[in-house]
Amino acid sequence: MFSKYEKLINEADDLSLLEQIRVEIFGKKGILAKEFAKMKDIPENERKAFAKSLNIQKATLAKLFEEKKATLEAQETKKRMREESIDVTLFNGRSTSGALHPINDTLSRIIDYFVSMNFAIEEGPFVEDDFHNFEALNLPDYHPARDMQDTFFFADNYLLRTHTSPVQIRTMQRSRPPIRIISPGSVFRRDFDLTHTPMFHQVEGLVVEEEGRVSFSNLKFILEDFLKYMFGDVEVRFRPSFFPFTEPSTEVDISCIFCQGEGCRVCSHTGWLEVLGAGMVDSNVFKAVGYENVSGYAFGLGVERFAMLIHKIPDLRSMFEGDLRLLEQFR
Ligand code: FA5
Repeated sequence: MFSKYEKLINEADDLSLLEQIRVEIFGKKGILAKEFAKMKDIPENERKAFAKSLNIQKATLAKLFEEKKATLEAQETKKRMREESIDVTLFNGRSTSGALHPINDTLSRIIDYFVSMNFAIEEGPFVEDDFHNFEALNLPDYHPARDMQDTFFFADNYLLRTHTSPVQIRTMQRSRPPIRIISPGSVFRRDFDLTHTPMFHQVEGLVVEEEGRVSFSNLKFILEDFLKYMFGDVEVRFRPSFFPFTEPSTEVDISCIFCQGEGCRVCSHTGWLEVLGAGMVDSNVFKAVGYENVSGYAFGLGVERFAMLIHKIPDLRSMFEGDLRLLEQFR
């Protein structure tokens, strides 16, 4: 009696047609509903057999329907995959390759130089304690760097490191001389203007040897050579300065790369650009880590300062905005 519907299901060749057939058979006003409605007119003694036969036929149709539906769905998916497939090898005529961020680019060049000069790379934690960031570096209580204005403090004498110099202390605590390391990494200060941001990057350098084996002239040589590697043919000048953790201390300038030392706005008409702090490690620092009969030098620089000079970027803050128009210039 239902063979007509079996045939319809078998011959359906798309899902919307199959849906129409489903409604015709299984819908509220469908053929099955009509058949079941006849039950009430069937004599009671035949009713059970009638219902049983109807249910068997209903199950047969349902199975047939589900099988057909699965087949058609699989065909449909296959067809869509064929139609919507994308040729990922197709060239769109435009190169969209990325580029190193100027800070990473500058940092890699700095690291390349020092690795070629046999320096190892050391890292330290961003969250430091007062001892490593200040005290062991001979930064007394009254030093302005300890001011709330400059440092992000946590409770219990913890803070965000304000420079990479604590890595000097950690390295000396865990090893013995000779030491020859650089330490690149993020540092944090409460600063925000054209040339200062709250997070920036420094590279620290530290060389420690048996007493008498390292001198200021070694420091002068390596920094001069390094600055010429980074900036080309520049003059390098060492000015006396002060850092609590070095004695003697120096600030290092290069001749202005914008005006070749003539004097311009960038160098405040001095002809010089300050790029580094350095000096011989102060004996109080060696005392704090229990070192005796050693000498050494240390230096520290701001990576963003180097990147701004090399790439002629006027506003440091633009380097942290993630604006693709800035990054696209460095492809
Ligand atoms: C120091 O931090 C010393 N620890 C460096 C040092 C190490 C000297 C070892 C001697 C021996 P200073 O505070 O000057 O020094 O910072 C070093 C460099 O970090 C600066 O020259 C500047 O380029 C950069 N710098 C400082 N503050 C910021 C800032 N807020 N944003 C970007 N760069 C900064």
